[in-house]
Amino acid sequence: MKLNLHNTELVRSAADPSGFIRDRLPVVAFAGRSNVGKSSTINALLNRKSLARVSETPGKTNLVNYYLIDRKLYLVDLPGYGFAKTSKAQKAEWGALMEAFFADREHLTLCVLIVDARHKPTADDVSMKDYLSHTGIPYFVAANKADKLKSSELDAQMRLIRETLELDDSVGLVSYSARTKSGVDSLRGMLFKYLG
Ligand SMILES: Nc1nc2c(ncn2[C@@H]2O[C@H](COP(=O)(O)OP(=O)(O)O)[C@@H](O)[C@H]2O)c(=O)[nH]1
Ligand SMILES: [Mg+2]
Repeated sequence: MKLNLHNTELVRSAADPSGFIRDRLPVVAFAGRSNVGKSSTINALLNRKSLARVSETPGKTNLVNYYLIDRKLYLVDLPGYGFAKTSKAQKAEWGALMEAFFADREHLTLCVLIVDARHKPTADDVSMKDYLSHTGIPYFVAANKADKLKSSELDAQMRLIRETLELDDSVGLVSYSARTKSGVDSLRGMLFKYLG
């Protein structure tokens, strides 16, 4: 797929399933913990500074943001999980929203599960991965914030992530930094490989 990455816009912020877009264009969703860098990753992929809003105060809103790319596909910034200060009501809302989003399998082409390259994946990360693999949604794992690791530490961290998430050998795992853009080309490459 050839995409003009300059032609991008936020076309919808859905607060509930009635706002989900179902227009047959492929949808690539970015899932991960609050603050892991989902919005930064979308900006890095698109070479944009602040198309997707990067936040210092995570976990406030449950919105599904649709970015239309070259009128050919959507990149979707999902609300994050695992933010400590989230209220019970907000957690329940997140769960219901995500269940509805992922239940709508027909339009969902691919999910990029973003984890923090520095840390062992959390229990929430493992749940997210289990959910994706059980539902059969194509996915791969992207380990962000690799700029915070020494290159000598990276291999061991990637093994830890693969082991903790119990990823099959067939599941892609790529490390990168949305901040320095190091590895973003590999991330983009994997995205296009999965999109076919
Ligand atoms: N060091 C480092 N910080 C990052 C990176 N990507 C994002 N951040 C920071 O992590 C915070 C959360 O980023 P954001 O994209 O809003 O995360 P989101 O909540 O998953 O959408 C912000 O302060 C970003 O500047 C990265 O690759 N390296
Ligand atoms: Mg965000």
